[in-house]
Amino acid sequence: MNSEPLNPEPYEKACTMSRFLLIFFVVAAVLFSAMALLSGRITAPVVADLRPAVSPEGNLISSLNERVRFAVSPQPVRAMKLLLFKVTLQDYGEPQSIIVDLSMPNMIMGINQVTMKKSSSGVYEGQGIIPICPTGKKLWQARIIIDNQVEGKFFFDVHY
Ligand SMILES: [Cu+2]
Repeated sequence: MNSEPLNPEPYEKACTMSRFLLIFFVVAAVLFSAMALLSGRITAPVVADLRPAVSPEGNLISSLNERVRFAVSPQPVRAMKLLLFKVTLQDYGEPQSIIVDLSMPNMIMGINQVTMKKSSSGVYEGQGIIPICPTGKKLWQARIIIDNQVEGKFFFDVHY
């Protein structure tokens, strides 16, 4: 009988607070799963193609298919330095256009394409510059586009 009447205010506040937290977490969870789904859809096919960057002797980086070979010099490849790209083709005839498309896996770095010029039979060369990635990630990708078709994908490390 002497007990003080319950003050409803703190309870009310706590209740509003937990309701707010609940809504916050639900919204966060929905956003997070949407982002996970979205990025999963975008990155999955690229990730499946990723292979460790290889820089064997000389300047040949790797060969996706025996008919397209790709090399960058000088090695090691450095950002903000003029680079020489070389594409060597076997049994391709005389393509109309060869483009080296430089990008980073799972990252938007802007368009960076080098138009290759024939230097001798089956050998095409071009010069370009790779910018510094703000994230510090080193893995770059060169797609070799021959007559508007991607004919090769090569991965290599760039030193900043
Ligand atoms: Cu980047």
